[in-house]
Amino acid sequence: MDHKFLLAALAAAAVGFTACKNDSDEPATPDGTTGHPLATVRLAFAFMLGEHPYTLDSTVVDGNGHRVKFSQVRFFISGAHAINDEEQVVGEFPDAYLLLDASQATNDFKLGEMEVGHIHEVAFDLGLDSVTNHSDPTQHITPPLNDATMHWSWNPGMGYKFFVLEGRVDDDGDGVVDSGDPAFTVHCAGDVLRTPDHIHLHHTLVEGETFTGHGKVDLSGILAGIDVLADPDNMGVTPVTTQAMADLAAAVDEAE
Ligand SMILES: [Ca+2]
Repeated sequence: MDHKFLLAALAAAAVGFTACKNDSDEPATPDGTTGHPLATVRLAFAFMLGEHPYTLDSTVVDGNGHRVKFSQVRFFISGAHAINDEEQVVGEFPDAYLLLDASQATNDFKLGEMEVGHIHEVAFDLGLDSVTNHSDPTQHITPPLNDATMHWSWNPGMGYKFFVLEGRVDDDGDGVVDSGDPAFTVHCAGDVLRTPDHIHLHHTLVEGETFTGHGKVDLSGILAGIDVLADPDNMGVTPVTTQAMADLAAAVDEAE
């Protein structure tokens, strides 16, 4: 992935160089920008359970058939960049940190501005880059990186939690998940768990547009390969949290 990204970045740099050469006679605008037409890009995600909207009242099934209800489903997206049909990076949004949260009615985020053109896909990471991951949440003044509940306060060397799943699992087999059933925790944290992903958008930006690309997070298989009743406490880098990140990557997709 890093190698592919490097090639894409080099390709984008080459395009930028060509564009600069072609545009060398253009006067600079008063604010010092290039004067290239810009558009705004947003990403909006819907939490789903198959074809139906997911809410925290929904019941899902873990990898061993246990019925589960989540009390929390939250994860970070960062490092977003737009890629055109030629696999060139045509927009980068390094300051956009998205904290998706299934408890929220909407998960609609501004990525930022980019030059108009075609977006084949937006690529990003599930999780955070190492520098950001090991920054101090108290030093961030704006959401979401100032969210202490997404940080390992008692083990700060681990940094942020990339992906949080908490809830209860039906252990008495009555098919109902309630307060009598045991709690479980899956906290994915650790640099190695950062996971590349992307959604296809197939959209051509026009000047001044605010375009919202639509993605989904389908929780049907979010516990595939995981038995939360047998293994209810997972934090950091474990086989379960590693599997959970892979399940999350499979869950995040473009909306249909
Ligand atoms: Ca039960």
